[in-house]
Amino acid sequence: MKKILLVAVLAVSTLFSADHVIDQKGKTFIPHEITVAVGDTLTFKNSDPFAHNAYTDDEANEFDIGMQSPGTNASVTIKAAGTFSVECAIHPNMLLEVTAK
Ligand SMILES: [Cu+2]
Repeated sequence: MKKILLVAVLAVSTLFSADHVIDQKGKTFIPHEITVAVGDTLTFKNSDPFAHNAYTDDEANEFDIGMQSPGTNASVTIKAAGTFSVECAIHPNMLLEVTAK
């Protein structure tokens, strides 16, 4: 019974999870700050004619999408609540502040 309940909860949370598109344009994350829910996804969309990257050192949400070619998308799932910064390894001035609830 517990297992069935867990599956149901997971199914519902998947249904209601949202995808947030973060544009990478002019060496800027647009928007540069965002509030999301745990389970949501961030999709990084490279609109510049050169490569970008997105990574965070946040322990609970650690990710690194690697070298992202122009015109491509890359998605990550938010795993834990908290506030953390996302940066581009290629352009150190690019900054995205994420609040996950
Ligand atoms: Cu970049």
